[in-house]
Formats: sequence, C-alpha cells, structure tokens
Amino acid sequence: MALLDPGLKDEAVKALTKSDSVVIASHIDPDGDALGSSLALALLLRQMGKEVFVYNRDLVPYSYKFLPGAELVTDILPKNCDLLCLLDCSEMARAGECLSAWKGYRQSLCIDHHLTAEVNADINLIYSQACATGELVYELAVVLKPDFGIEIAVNLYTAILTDTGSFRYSNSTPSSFAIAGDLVARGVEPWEITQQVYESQPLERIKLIGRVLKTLQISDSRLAAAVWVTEEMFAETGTNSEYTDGLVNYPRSIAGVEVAFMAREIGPDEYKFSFRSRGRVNVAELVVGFGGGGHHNAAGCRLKGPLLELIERFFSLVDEQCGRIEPNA
Ligand SMILES: [Mn+2]
Repeated sequence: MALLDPGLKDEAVKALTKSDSVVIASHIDPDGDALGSSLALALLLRQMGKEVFVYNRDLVPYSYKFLPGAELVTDILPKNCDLLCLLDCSEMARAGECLSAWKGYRQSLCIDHHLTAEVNADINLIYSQACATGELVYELAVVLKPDFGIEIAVNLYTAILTDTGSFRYSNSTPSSFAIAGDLVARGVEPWEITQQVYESQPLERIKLIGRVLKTLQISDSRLAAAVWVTEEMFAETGTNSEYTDGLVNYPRSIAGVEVAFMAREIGPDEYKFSFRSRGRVNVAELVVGFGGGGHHNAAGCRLKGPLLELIERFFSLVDEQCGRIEPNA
C-alpha cells in the first residue's frame, strides 16, 4: 500500500540524511496536516542530530498547540540551510516567504498530496492519493527511524485524523487506517487527540458559530449553500480567523447540498472562499479559473467584489456543474 516511488523515496531519504541543517515550511493558515506532518519530520530529523527549523508565516492555532514540538514553529525564515522541505503546500503563494527564498538553499524537497500541485522542487513527492501529507511523511519515517516514538506518532496521527475528517471522508483508505493503527500501537491515545483537536473549543467559537449560521444562504436548486464571516463578527465575539476552522462543514451537512462554501472577509470587499464538496463536484476545478486551488472535495480562492454577487455566481457554477440548469442563451 506504499505510495512513494522507491527511487524517489531513496532520493528523499538521501537528501534528508546528508543535510545538516533543514528548514521545514508549510502553508499559511496551517491546519492539522500542515503542522502534524511538519513537526513529525522536524522531530525525526532532530533525533537524527540535525539542526531543524520549522517555518510558518502564521501562528499555531489554539487547537494544535498541544502537538509535540509546536514551540519549534517560527515565523522567521532561516537562510542558508542545506535543505528546504515544503510540506502540504501546493502553491508558492501559500508558502509565505519561501518563494523568494527558494533559491537560497542547497536543495529542495516538496512533500504534498494536493491535486493542483504547482511547486517544482529538486525532489517532488507529490501523491494526490495520499490522505494527508502525514501519510507520506510516515512512509519516510519508517525508513529513517523505524522505532520512532510517541511524539512523532502523535503528530502523524493528528495529520491523518484531521485531513480525513476523523476518517469520515472518501480519502480514508486502507492505508489511512493501517497507519493510524500502527500509530495507536506506538502509544497514541485516540480520545486524547480527539479532545485536544475537537472537544476543547473556546466558548467564543461557539458564539461565533451562532453568528455565522445566521448568514446561511441556500441556492434555489438547494445544491449549494454558503455562509460568511466578517471582521465585525470576530470583534463581537472576541475571535479571529483561527476560530473559523471547519465552519464550512455546517452548510455542507444540509441534506441535498453538493457544495458549500464560506466567505471570510479579508479586506474591503475582499473575501477568502473555502469550498467543500460532498463528492459530485470537483471544487478544485471550480476555483481554478479564479486563481485558487485545492483538492476534489476541498478548495479555496480569494476574490474581490460584492459578496452577494460572488455567492450567486458560485451558486450558478455549482448548478451548471451538477447539470441541473441550462446555461443562459
Ligand atoms: Mn493536507
């Protein structure tokens, strides 16, 4: 069930083994996979005696502060290292400072599972069949340090748990479960991780959910649903964008809804859209014309314009993709 091509895996293992100093970077607004896979690799390399830096432009969200090694994350990109590893990041625009710094490192390695991967490193381990970047890091970990312990296991488990939506999404494969099983055998306590990730919500977040759900819009066809969140709502509830993780799953959970999205205000009349599909519509395709990217079932883009018009536009696109309406003559 191993995904990594043996030749490429060898190349990656060699690059990691011979490098004395390594920078590990992942996408901005990091999620459980970005952080879990980065920290797992970082701890692994530290145990191998390397100097390791974990770079992210953004802070570690509250729900992932428990991850072993979370304190290693820095928003200052170290220069002059032997190797730059970019994890779980398909677009250079989402890598923070890495794009400009890319050439400042002796070698680069990309490990990712996005459908729309546009990153070109010296070595590219890009497998969209992987449920999480954590799955690919696991395959490297069992080669680099077969007896890796609980701290690395917790990070990898969290990466896979969160990117599979707790093993509910269609990207949950036999290997997702097999790897999770191995990680549990290494000492991971599933309920402990569940509590940290999903059941330690600040009261402010529940208040924010209440505000956001009031914005619910549903298309005439009932195939698409949307919610939005504004700076004003953050101010009213004492929250920020960190608290919006997973909110888009509420509109998607409506019976019959194929695609749901959440728009988050990021500037005057400017929004970051996060799309989730139930499976029929490829939302990575839906956003690619708007400069966005992602996976079949989860994608995003940034757009300017009056919000309600943008929502209507996406409602029509979803209808078209579902083949329910004829395009206007
Ligand atoms: Mn991921």
